[in-house]
Amino acid sequence: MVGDQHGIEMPDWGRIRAGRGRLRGFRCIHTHLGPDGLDQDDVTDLTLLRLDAMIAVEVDDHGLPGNAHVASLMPPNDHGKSVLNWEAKPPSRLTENFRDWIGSLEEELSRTDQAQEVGATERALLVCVTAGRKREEFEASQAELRELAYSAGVSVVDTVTQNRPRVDPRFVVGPGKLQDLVIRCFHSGVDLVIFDDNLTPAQVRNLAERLELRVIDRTQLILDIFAQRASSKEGKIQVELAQLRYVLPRLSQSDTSLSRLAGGIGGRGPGETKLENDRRRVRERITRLEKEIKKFSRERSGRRARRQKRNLPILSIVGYTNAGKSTLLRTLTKTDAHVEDKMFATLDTSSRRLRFPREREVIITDTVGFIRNLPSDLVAAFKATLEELSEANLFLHVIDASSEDAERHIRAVRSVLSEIGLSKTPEILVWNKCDRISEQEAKALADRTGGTAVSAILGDGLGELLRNAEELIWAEDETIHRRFANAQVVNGSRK
Ligand SMILES: Nc1nc2c(ncn2[C@@H]2O[C@H](COP(=O)(O)OP(=O)(O)OP(=O)(O)O)[C@@H](O)[C@H]2O)c(=O)[nH]1
Ligand SMILES: [Mg+2]
Repeated sequence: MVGDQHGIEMPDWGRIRAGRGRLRGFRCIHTHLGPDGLDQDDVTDLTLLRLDAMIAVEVDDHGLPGNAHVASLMPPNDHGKSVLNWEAKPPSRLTENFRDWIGSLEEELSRTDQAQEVGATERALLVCVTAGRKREEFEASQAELRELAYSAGVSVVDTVTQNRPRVDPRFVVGPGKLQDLVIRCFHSGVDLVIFDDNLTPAQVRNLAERLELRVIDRTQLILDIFAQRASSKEGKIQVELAQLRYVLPRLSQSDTSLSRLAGGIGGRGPGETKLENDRRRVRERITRLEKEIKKFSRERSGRRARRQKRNLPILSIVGYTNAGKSTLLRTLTKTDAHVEDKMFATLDTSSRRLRFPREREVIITDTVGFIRNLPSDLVAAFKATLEELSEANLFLHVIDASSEDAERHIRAVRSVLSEIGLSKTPEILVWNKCDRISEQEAKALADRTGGTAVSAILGDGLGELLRNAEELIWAEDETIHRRFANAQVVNGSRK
């Protein structure tokens, strides 16, 4: 390569010797017209391209070589240093056997890598950009992404954040941050990078190419959790449909980006063999799945009709994911329901009978939790599951009262409910996990919002909750229902 005094254009080496814990097998040796040694651009190229070494040889006033400045990468260490600058000396005195030296550096890099592989969980780095959001909202979103990653069984080893008014159209983050990101990925030896934003197909491709790693966004992470959790046939079909709808516009002609895209976590994406880079087949599969879902939908409405004949009122538990919905069902009905401190522990709807005093009985249902910006592909795919909510006479809207983000959670749940056309169903706000906050706080929340404070785990407040529900369900005339529904959302509190 020949450059000028301003720089050298590096060629694109593609994926030559790309991979974790490996160096490129190239040394860049060039001259510098001055005594300053390596500059920032040199160090950047060294790390971005993962060169074996970057070497600058000084040229003195007579055109003769002066000192050689050598820099190479370092294995992860406690000082957080990524580049080793060698002592500058004339080229003739560079007597180390470079081949041996670089060989042992690579060995060390792959050793640290293998040590990280013990324990099967995948390691991820999170990237969050403020993109004009308020600090508080940004932090909540970041914490939520972390929790999603944990729920997906990924261990988060590093987080990179950037404060910028909007995301970069090509790389989400700015050029400087991108460089920092490449270096941090290299050093922490992560398997994948998770972005808090929803990425465009082009952004995913650009980032995956630059980082030489799997890149996924928040939507894909959520889809992945659903894919891991789905156990019923219907659930599995719904998830696969959502995944395919998500992947379809992202299918590119290039094999490498396809395999990275289709990967998901632990390769639980729709899978390369199934897709075979063939949009037509994906479309066909989507049509087939849609048909099956329609069938489920019919079966469900048949079941609903039979249930309605028995004329039992229906109470549906709704709420943000991990708010304690299944726990509430469990405690109220004294039955078993799957409870876990992970997001989206419940995917399928389950119904139980619940007895009220005076031989009154209702059906109470628990279903999938909601989340802020629930991917629209998922909402569409889970139509059959969500349809169950349409027959509810009353929602028990469960909220984690101990979460700082509770208000936003309420808004997110209401927005999904209105998306599926159910904003008119009466609801009781159930402030759960009140054992985690003070009694005064709990009371204030309940009073301010016209809700009920409970602890589903301890069973506190459930008597009052049932009395409130009873009153609303068996109100003598419908007007109360209507009045209640109308009064629903006035600045998030009920008048
Ligand atoms: N401290 C406390 N923890 C609770 C309470 N209710 C539920 N939890 C915990 O919150 C976590 C989530 O509970 P789940 O009942 O699985 O929540 P969910 O709303 O069904 O969650 P998804 O199905 O994942 O959407 C579990 O670890 C529960 O033990 C409560 O009243 N107090
Ligand atoms: Mg649940």
